[in-house]
Formats: sequence, C-alpha cells, structure tokens
Amino acid sequence: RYDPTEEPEEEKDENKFARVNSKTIKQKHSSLSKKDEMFEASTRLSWTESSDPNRSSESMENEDEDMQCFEEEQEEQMVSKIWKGFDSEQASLPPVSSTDNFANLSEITERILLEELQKRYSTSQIYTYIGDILIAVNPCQSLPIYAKSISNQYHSCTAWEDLPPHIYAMAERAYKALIGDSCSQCCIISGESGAGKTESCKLFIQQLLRVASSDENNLNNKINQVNPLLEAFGNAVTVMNDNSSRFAKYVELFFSPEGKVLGAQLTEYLLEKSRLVIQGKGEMSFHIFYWMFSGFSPEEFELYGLRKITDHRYLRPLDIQLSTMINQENREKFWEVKECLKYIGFTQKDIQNLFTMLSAALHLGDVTFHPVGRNDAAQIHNMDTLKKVAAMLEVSGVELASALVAEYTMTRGEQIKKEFSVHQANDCRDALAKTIYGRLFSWIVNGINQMVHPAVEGDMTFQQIGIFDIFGFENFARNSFEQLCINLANEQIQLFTNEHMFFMEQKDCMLEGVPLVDLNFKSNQSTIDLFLQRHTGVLAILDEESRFPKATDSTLATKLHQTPGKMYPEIYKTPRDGGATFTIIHYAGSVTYDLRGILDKNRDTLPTAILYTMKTSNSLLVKELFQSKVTRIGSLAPSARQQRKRTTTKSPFEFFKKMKGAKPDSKKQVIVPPYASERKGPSTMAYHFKNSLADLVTKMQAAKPHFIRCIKPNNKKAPLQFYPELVLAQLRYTGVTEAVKIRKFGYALRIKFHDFLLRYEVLSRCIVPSYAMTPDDNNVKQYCSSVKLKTIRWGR
Ligand code: AD9
Ligand code: MG
Repeated sequence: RYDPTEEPEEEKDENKFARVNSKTIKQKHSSLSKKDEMFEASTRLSWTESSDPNRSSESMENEDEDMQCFEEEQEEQMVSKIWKGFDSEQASLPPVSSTDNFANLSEITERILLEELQKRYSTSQIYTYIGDILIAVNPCQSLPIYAKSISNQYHSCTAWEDLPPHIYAMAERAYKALIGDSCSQCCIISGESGAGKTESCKLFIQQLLRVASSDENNLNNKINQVNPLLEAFGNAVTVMNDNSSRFAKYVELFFSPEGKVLGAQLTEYLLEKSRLVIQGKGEMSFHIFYWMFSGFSPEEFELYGLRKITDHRYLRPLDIQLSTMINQENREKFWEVKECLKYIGFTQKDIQNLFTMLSAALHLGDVTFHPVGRNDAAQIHNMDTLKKVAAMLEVSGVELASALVAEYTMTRGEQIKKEFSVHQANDCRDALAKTIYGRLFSWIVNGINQMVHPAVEGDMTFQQIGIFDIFGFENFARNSFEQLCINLANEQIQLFTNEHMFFMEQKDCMLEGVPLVDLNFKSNQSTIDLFLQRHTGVLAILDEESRFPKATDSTLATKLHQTPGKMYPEIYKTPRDGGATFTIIHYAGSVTYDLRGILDKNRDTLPTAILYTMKTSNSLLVKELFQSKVTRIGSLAPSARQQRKRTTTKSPFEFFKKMKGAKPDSKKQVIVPPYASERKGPSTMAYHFKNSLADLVTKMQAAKPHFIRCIKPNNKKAPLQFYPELVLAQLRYTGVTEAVKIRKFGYALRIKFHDFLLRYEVLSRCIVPSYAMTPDDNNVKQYCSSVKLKTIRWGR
C-alpha cells in the first residue's frame, strides 16, 4: 500500500520542483540525452541560485544566458520532436504562386480545384487559402516549413499575399486582430479523423507562443508541454489515425493589452472512457498504458503490482501483437511524460498517485466473477486481485467486494440487497474503472490549468485567442454512443462554419448590394434539430428512456423511429426490420448507429455503494476524484497554490464570462468545472454532452472566428499520395467548393472602408473631392460614417 504521508508536504514550491527534477533525473536514466543534460543543468542552476547567495553577478549572468539558451534549444527540440527530421538550416518556404488563394482563380469547377490542390500537394504546398480560410492537406511526413526563421518571416510580414499560405499566417492574423481590434479571437479546426487537426492546433499555438511569449515563469515552455501530456492520456491508436484524439479540447491563451501571453486555460470535452475497457478491431487503449509498460523500472513494476502487459484484460486486443508495443520509442515517450508532468508542476507524490490509479484501473479490469446459487448471483472469482485493487485505492476490500456484486436500496426504512448477475457485475466493475480513468483525466487537466493559468492582479482583464481541436468525424463498422456524440459535435462545428461562411457573407453582400450567385449548399440545421430538439430530439428521448429501469434497446429504438424518425425522414433512416439501429445522413456521409448498450452508456451511473466506498477512501486522490463538491484542483502543495492569485469560476462558461471583462475576484478559491455526475440536472452522458455543445457554441460565437479545414489525402497515412476521390468527397461535404464560389463572387479581397480611404488617399480626388483637400483621419472617419459603407471589396 502506498503511503501518501511518507513524503514531506511542505517543501518549498519552485525550489522543491527544481530539486525533485534534478534528483530524479540523475537517478533515473543512466544514459542522459542532450536534452536531459540541458534540463538537468537548468534545474541545477535554479537550485544553486536560490541556495548560494554569494555567487558573483558575472556567474549569475552566465547562468541566465545558459538558461535562455537552454529554453531556446528546448523549444527547437520540441519542434523537432513533433516534426522528425526537421533541420532549421534546411527550412524553406515554397514560392508565392497564383494559386495560393483559390478565390482568385479565374475559373472554378470541382475538377480545377482538385487539380490545383493535387499539383500544389505534389510540390509539398500543403496550405491553400480560400479567401481567409486555410485549407491544410495532411503531408503525412515532416516538412521543413516550421522553423523559427519561418515563424519570424510570418511575424514581420505585413501583407497577407507576400508569403505563401501557412498555418503561421493564420495565427498571425488572429494575433494581429486581437491586438488591433482588441477583440477575442477563436480558431476552429475541422476535418475528419487523421486529417491533421491536432497537429495544426499545436502549430497554431506554437506560433502564438513564439511571437507573444513573455517568458515569465517559463510559461511558454510549460504551455508547450501541455499537448504531449494530454495526448499521452487522451489519445490512442485507431484504424484511422495512430495518434487519434479521444477527447475534444478548447485551449484559450490569455494576452495582456500589450500582446504578451499571460497564461492559458484548457477545457476538455467528452473523453471516450469506454476505450479503457474495450477496443475495436485494430484499435488500442490510451497511449499511456503501453508507454508505462515500456518505461517502468523494476521498482515501479513492483510498486504498482504489475508484471507483463499481456496479463491485463483491458490491454489485450485480439488482433494486435502486444509485444511490439514494448519498445525503446515508447520507453522514451514514458520518460518524456514524466518530465512533462514534473516540468508543469506536478509533484513527485502527484505522479506516483497518478500511476497508482492507472494501475488500480488495470487490476480492476482483471477482477472476474462466477455465478453461484440458485439465482446465479455473481461472486468474485479472484479475491487476491480484488484485494490488490482495494489496497491501491485505499478502500476496504470487504466493502469494495460487496459493492461490486450487489446493489443496496432503502425501502420503507429497510435496506434491500439486490444481487447482481455476472453480466451486471462485469458492467459495474467496468463502470468503476471508466470513472476512475475519466476523472483522473479531468484531474490532470485541472492540474495543468492551475499551473498555466494567468495570475490576476487588480483590475486586470484579458483578451484571448481560443483554439478548438475536436475529434474528427467517424464511421466505423459498429458505431455506438461515442460516435454519435463525436459526429454530432462535428455537425455543430459544420453548422457554425457554414453559418459564418455563407449566411453572414450573403447577408453582408445583400446589405451592400453586391450580386450573389445561387449557391446550392444545404444547411445542416435540421440534423442538429433532429438530435438536440427539446422533448422530441434523439438525445431527449434517450434521456427519457434512461430514466425507466425497464427500458430496453428495442423500446428505445421504437420511440426513436416513431418520433425523430418520422419528423426527419430525409435524414433519419429506420432499418427495414425496425430493429435497434438507425442511420443518419450526416453532412459527411451516412452512419448507422447501433443502439445496443446505449442506455447503460448514457446512464453512466455508479451504484451508490461503489460511490460510498470511494468517498470513504484513505487516499486523498481517490477522495478528491469522488467527492461531491470539487473544492480544489490537483494536489499542489498549499504554498505553491497560495503563490498564484487566480480567478474564481464555477464552470467553463462562467469563467469565460469573467474573462470577457468582468473583474475577477482573486480572493476566492478556484473551482474547477464540476465533474459530470455532480452537475445539476440528470447526470446522463447526453445531458452533459448537450451542455458541452452549448458551451462550445457560446465560446465560438463570442469571438472572431478563423477557420482551418484539414483534408486527408489518403487513408494509408502515406506521404505524397493524393486520392482525388477521397479529397473531392471532403471538399464537397465541407462546402469548400461552394466556399470558393461565394468568396469569389462575394469579392475575395476586402479592406475596411476607413483604411481604404487612408491607403488610397491619392485616388480619392476623383471620388471624394472635399475629403481630398484635408486628408486627415477625422475627416475620413466622418466621411465613412456619412456613407455607411463598412467594407470595400474587390476581386478579379
Ligand atoms: V483525430 O480526429 O484526433 O483522429 P486529427 O487530429 O485530425 O485526427 P492528427 O493531427 O493527429 O489528426 O494528424 C494525424 C497524423 O498526420 C499526425 O500524427 C502526423 O503524423 C500527420 N500530420 C498531420 N499534420 C501534419 C503536418 N502539418 N506535418 C507533418 C502531419 N505531419
Ligand atoms: Mg486529433
């Protein structure tokens, strides 16, 4: 049993961090890499700095320089890790070309678009603009276009068209708009699974951090470390992507009025917890498990009671050779995760607790049941394993054992015991493991937020740039509740993008009297209504059925076929046999959903006895994960926590409202977004999903959006292979072909009338003679308001 009291609680924050790092790094790897040496050197420096007051100022300056070098080198190495083979000396951009912006093409047909995109792709020009939208075709290989020198070029470039299209240009746009218009921005990245959304998100953030870093408290590097950490716990190998995000995230970067990054905040949505207990064909569990088994030392194996990866049922996919997952690459990744955790600020104790929980979840998966007695009630088969789990969770073994095999209810003051069948006990065990994993993930995210959150002083308000990276559209052989949520989230993003691109554009053009061509793009609003409508939507009916203990897959299917099915016959297809499936014609293709087990997934409840057992655990972490009201984040030492003045927020939404200008109250304690089951209203997955979607839309609507559309060129993850049909399907369903039309006919190039007048002042003689006599800004402003013209548009 791991004793959390063994380590002294009150070690001093930064010094402790430095000491822990330095100590553990020395102990751990006998052969240190260059990065490790640098890291060790830096931590040693920060430790000696505080412990030796007699050092000369010269040596301190040298150390500062060393530290700066180290940070710069670390950032470059971080980039090179993402883009393997990267070499800043070879960094180069393709030349500017006439096809950089498709809105400027003189002729537009699908064929031309496709040919141009393919031509560009064959010369590694993966980025293309359509007006101000960026298309990014996944290169499926590292390209030398992300070096710092290239970042600088985009940062210092004043005219959009002077450099070829690039994700850095998009980040610059958002950044310049943030500073220039003092208005929050958001970047919406969409595309199917494996199209490159997460990589784009990383690059976008990287550019912002490079140009706006304040480098206080190593914030830049800390934020850079967030992604690898999240990916370790939230990403997995799927048939579509070897590093598929199994959650959606919204990253907000907060800026000072001068444009310096002050901190970040992360919101995670809908982790696919079910992956922990079962994986589809060709798919794997979350990366961290394979990395753990590759990287644990013999002592750690001993400490967490683990031996071989093949011993554990949850990690035993039928069709993948597990032994291949234990390798040097994964070993290094595991070390990196540990370094990241430490670097961000998790204590040694936090990290040990974290791996104890992960191991407990694995052992829990190995607990099996057999039927006994006349009613075939479930009985635990392997008590030794159960005891191991109980010891790791620091709960009573007897209580845990009885909570896993029976439910207890109170009727007329009497406690009634209802024994589980083996099937029910299996479900109960898996539900507990999934809850542990899901809450642990939230705990990590909350911990990260605490470390990278901006310090708030006085009346300080922030502007922000938010970046959405969601899981891509999915269509597997069997699609369940997870795919339904993922695809609905994609529909919502699609609707937002459409609304923005088409309807706003059309409205603007109509107001300004610009003639528009007929666009045959169909809105997907009805698909959103089909799912989200109150009372009659798919999710409302699912919630209603989930309240009835006697509801079954087929009663649910009948209700769905009869209500939303009848209301939206064009999108909702009932199966011929009337069975427990339905097909939805999504914007990206039709997907058949299997309703089997969906009610249980939606209920997502743990029996009260299990909750009680967890809440009474002796482990601070388990208690924290299962307590009713979350009152603190992570388990930072109090001194470290007190060091930061923070904003108070009860939900991501409230937090957002505060950041929009209200004065945050820095005295109160930080409250994290409550865990799923503790929110008001029904504690179903569908309910929380709806809330998350609403939150997502509010965030998107409150900022100026920038769009990045990621395209997958082939299904083999192979470089330089461009399958026109696959790409065309994506161009069509994401409305890219129509977007080109609207951009072109809506006049792709635009400039504010005010800026136009100032810039083309010399031409104004013929159009505004009185203005030309006194060309100053006030006159221009007056003239602009008198003609009520906001924008000048032109095209070819
Ligand atoms: V999912 O919906 O999370 O399953 P994403 O996020 O759209 O998916 P991801 O960003 O993970 O896809 O990209 C898939 C793989 O493509 C990455 O692991 C990289 O190997 C590869 N990729 C994507 N973009 C780039 C890039 N700009 N340069 C090099 C890239 N490789
Ligand atoms: Mg992703």
